Amino acid sequence: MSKNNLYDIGLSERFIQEAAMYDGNLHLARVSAQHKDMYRVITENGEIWAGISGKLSYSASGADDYPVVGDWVLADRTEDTGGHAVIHHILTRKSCFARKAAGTGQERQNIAANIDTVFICMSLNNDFNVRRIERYLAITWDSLAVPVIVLTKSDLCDDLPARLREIESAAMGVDIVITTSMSADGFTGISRYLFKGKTIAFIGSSGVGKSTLINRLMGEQVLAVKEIRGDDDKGRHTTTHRQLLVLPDGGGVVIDTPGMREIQIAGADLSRSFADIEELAVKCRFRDCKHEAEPQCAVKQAVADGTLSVKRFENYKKLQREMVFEVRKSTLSAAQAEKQKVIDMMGSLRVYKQVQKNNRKNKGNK
Ligand SMILES: Nc1nc2c(ncn2[C@@H]2O[C@H](COP(=O)(O)OP(=O)(O)OP(=O)(O)O)[C@@H](O)[C@H]2O)c(=O)[nH]1
Ligand SMILES: [Mg+2]
Ligand SMILES: [Zn+2]
Repeated sequence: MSKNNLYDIGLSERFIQEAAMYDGNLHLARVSAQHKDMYRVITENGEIWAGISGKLSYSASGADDYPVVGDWVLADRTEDTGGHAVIHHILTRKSCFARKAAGTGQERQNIAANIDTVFICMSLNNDFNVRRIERYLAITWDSLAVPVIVLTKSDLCDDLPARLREIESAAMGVDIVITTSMSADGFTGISRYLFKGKTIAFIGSSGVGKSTLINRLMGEQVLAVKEIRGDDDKGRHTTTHRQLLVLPDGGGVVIDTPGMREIQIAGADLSRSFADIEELAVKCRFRDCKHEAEPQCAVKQAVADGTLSVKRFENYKKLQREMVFEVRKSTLSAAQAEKQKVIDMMGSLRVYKQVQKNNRKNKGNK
């Protein structure tokens, strides 16, 4: 009998249908952690080690072609008796939260895949920064998951209404949940997002209390949290690995991530996170208004009136500049994507021919 119900941890028909296109001897598994070149995957029979196949590794041209925590993959076994499993295929992601990899300036770093909700965690004391929320929102909308703003450490905040006003003006229409780990019912607000089969990723700066919240949801201390309570000491990261955990009693799945010092854009959806500015821009005299020195600019007018905050407008421009750079980059990789398509097509052609051959053989045997 199988130990894990894969539907409880996020499996859906779309993945099953896609899996059916491949070799029927392979098994569905979900990636729960990554350690250098090895992965932990949850199969119907347990959590086991897995590596990737030579073919997968050979044809990989970028970060998107490697498994990431949250991925559904096809592996050659469900138990690691007789060596670790081998991952042969990564199924198409329904969502993926990504940032630009720190340092390199170029590569995209995928943080978590197939997530339904992103908890953008921010503490109500030192870490509080509305501009950063805007940045996280733009990235989350682009990931195709739904953002929820989770404010932590409400016990350390003396002007909650003011903080909330600030956030509401930057995150229109996005749910906001206030939490504290200092009281027993301080995290109940997040429980209404937890459902069987749903996946939530916890994202945010180091020290804001992501792992503390997850431990509460797990009902036990499964994750290490920073020893000294209180300050958002950004110098030290307590969580060092992304990790997918299955909540007790069919409560769904959560992904813990290490705190990020700065989050650079690998892709962002500004039209959603800055809908107010895009709406104003429709009223600018020029269609291609850059909202700089053009006459009759509705956006500049709103800034002058004070209906649009200068800081929000500046952050919008800043993120837009980062985006321009990103778009240029992604056109470069379009050629690579085209090449991959041809390779994929040839692969499926081979499979198709093989199936036809087998069919003929079977007919002949009858
Ligand atoms: N006062 C107060 N302290 C909290 C609260 N939640 C967490 N903390 C403390 O904040 C510190 C950091 O918590 P962690 O859960 O390790 O933070 P994290 O976001 O997982 O940090 P990284 O793993 O480094 O990304 C710990 O000492 C917690 O005890 C809270 O609601 N109030
Ligand atoms: Mg942590
Ligand atoms: Zn304008």
